[in-house]
Amino acid sequence: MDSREVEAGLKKTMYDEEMVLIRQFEEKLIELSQEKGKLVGMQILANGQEAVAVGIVKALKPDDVIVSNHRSHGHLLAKGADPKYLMAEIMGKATGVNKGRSGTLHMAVPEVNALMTTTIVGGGPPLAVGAAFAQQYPGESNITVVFFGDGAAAEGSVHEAMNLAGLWKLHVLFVCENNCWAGAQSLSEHCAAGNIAQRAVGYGMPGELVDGNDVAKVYTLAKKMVTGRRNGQGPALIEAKTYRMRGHGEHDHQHYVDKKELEEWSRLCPIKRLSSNMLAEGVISEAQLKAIDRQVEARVDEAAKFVGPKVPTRCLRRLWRTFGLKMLARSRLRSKGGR
Ligand SMILES: Cc1ncc(C[n+]2csc(CCOP(=O)(O)OP(=O)(O)O)c2C)c(N)n1
Ligand SMILES: [Mg+2]
Repeated sequence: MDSREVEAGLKKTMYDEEMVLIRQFEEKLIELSQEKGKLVGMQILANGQEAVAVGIVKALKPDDVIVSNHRSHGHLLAKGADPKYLMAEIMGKATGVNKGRSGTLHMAVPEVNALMTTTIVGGGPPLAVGAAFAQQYPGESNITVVFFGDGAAAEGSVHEAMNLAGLWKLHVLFVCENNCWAGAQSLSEHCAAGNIAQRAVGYGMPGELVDGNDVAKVYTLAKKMVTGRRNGQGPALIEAKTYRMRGHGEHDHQHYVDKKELEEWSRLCPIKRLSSNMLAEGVISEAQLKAIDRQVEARVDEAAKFVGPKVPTRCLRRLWRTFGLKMLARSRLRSKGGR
């Protein structure tokens, strides 16, 4: 299938139910983190990278598993996580998907088969290999997709995971979301070859590069790669080239980023590209686009209202009781010479 053949209805769903939702959900987080005491801690957002999450996940079935990293909100929303419970988790509330014990960085949403997210860079791929083995051993046809960054691609754990998946012909789709940055290090500072997809050949699997800001292209390649894995063709690697439009986290003001480069990538915004494409094809009108914006805004506002305004002191107290006191007791024991 050519990416131009992606059906109009599907494009519209990817736009309103997913890409705009992810963008607005994260914009709400920015707003909340700027209001004193509302949202504390680190916020790692995927602004500009929405097409990767949506294009890949749209090619999956509900029973397929995803494993994500620290930049996970888009992956989880695309897989079907409820924005209310996700936002509650990010804000450390007991109503969150993990009862407020994870916060933004280590969430899992088992109901939608989002097995885990991790901020240990390169920590996801080895676990995805384990998940794929668990699916394949009893003969299931479900697959596992793991998202990781260009920085993670330089970690030993990622090479080991890809090698093992290649050796055991596991149904894993490795998705390297190459956003050109790993913290404040640019791709040219941490990647010898400048291309990650071509590494696949060393692990006996196919690897392809795709324009990660074009959701139709991402979806088309994902569909092909997912079908291959489901049919028992072993693992595969997709490198989706995109750009991190904000700092690494909301504390990072990108003083090291070339503003011209940022401007060039902002012209390639995946949401603007899809809406212009749909307008040009007559799939949607300006008025419908505005209506979608308003509907999504209402949904995100509803999530924020559900979460409520207070800093979660009760939850912090519970965390302290669960982990803090134990750690304190252990360190006292050690200082007395115990183990
Ligand atoms: C094992 C490990 N090393 C270093 C870090 C610190 N760290 C957190 S995010 C990050 C950059 C990761 O870059 P990339 O994999 O490209 O993901 P991106 O942030 O661009 O989405 C680093 C170095 C960490 N969390 N874990
Ligand atoms: Mg990166």
